[in-house]
Amino acid sequence: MLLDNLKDKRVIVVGFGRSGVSAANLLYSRGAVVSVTDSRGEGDLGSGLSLLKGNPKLFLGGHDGIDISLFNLAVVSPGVPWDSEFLVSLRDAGIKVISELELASYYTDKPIIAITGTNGKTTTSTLVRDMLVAGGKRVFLGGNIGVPLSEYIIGGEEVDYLVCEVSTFQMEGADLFHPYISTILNITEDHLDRHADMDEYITLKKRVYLNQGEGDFFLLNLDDPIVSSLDTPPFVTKHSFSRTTTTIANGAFQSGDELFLSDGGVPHTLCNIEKLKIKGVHNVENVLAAAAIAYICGVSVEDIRRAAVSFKGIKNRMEFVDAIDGITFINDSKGTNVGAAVRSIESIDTPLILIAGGKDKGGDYTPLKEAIERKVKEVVLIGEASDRISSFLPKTVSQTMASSLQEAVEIGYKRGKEGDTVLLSPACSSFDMFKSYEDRGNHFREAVKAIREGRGNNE
Ligand code: UMA
Repeated sequence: MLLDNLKDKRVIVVGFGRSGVSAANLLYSRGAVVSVTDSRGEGDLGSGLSLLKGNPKLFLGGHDGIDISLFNLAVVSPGVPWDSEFLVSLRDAGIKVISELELASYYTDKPIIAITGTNGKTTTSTLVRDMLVAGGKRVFLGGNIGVPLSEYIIGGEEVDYLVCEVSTFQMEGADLFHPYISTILNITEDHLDRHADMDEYITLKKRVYLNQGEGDFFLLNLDDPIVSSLDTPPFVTKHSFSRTTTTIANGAFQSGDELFLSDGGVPHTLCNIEKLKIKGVHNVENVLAAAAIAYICGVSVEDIRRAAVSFKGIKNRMEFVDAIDGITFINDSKGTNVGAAVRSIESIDTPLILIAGGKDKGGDYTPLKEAIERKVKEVVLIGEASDRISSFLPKTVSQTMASSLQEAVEIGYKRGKEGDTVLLSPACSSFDMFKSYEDRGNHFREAVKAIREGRGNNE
């Protein structure tokens, strides 16, 4: 295999974000002759360039005019579309194109726990990390969650497990990626602006387990109609989780308000749902999935319980921001697709004002419309997708267009009454108005803070 020895091999890194910097430095550390290209120019790349080791050749401000015959391999960042002209030309020229995650995975024999799915990846990955740590294991947590796996390879710290949040973008360039434990938490429509259709999206999700075999584990969500019908490889050991089925041989399940781990059909009480700090049925699923994974890794029920009940959630995912005049503000900026927004809306029990919209991903907003009809009293729309979302919404629900997130938050506050919740759960990506969902979450917090300061800090 080409990667057995990268010494003096000419490798081009396509896309110079977090993945590109880490991939370039990993390649350099293995003796490759590295080039880097990005559609952005030097002025837009900020301080990233100063992080590069080994003085690679730079092709910035676009990918045109690069002599691709120079290269033996290309390592691509997840944000670069797989069917982009440049990647197509590399593949047509017979150059192997792989993702940064795939590259990094070649350089470790530590067990990888790969967590994918449309929603809940970040929460579940973080919970798995916390549960493993509670059980005394040493863990690296990375991948789509923000720290590329290449960073771990470069750092070389001793760990017992690599917990990787995995996206479909990363799976586009994956052939040999081989986790010890994998799960697809759920599959609903997402990223249809990038992938051709749902079939392609599902095919990419399946790549997470295709190289698994004897001695490996796949954790199955029995409640998800798409995931539960997937044809997993025959020799992989299957464990499962469910909120609706209690007959689980190995895995985790809910019965009434109690959560259980099942070991060979013997149930062990994990905890009551009331004890969890993170709320909503989707978070129950995340806890069940994480607990089942941690149990496979040999963590005791007591340690799993301790981590589950002390977990406070993650930033930008149903994050409590403030309560002003009895109106609660919740930041769910990571609700970047319809399925995520619907789950978040369903998990709130108070009257609700929803802030939604952003960059449209070309999907169907009907499930959002249905959730809004059931639970939301008023919708404030922002961003490019406003008109399209509006065309789906029932006339019975009051709608307002806002020209900025700050204005949307102000509208939410003015219209809100004591006991209401103002929820940012956009059902869209952020790139029309913000750098990232984190940036959008920061603006939401800032807007709420401005209201708090305008009110005087007298609560
Ligand atoms: N670029 C090109 N050519 C192109 C397109 C883009 O050169 O044709 C360049 C851009 O100018 C930019 C770079 O590629 O400089 C961006 O690469 P990137 O978007 O892959 O950015 P990274 O910083 O490497 O972040 C990626 C993931 N981003 C995406 O998948 C869009 C991050 O996931 C991930 O945390 C990080 O790698 C580390 O693994 C973010 C995300 O939004 C959170 N993920 C999606 C999601 O969760 O829905 C999948």
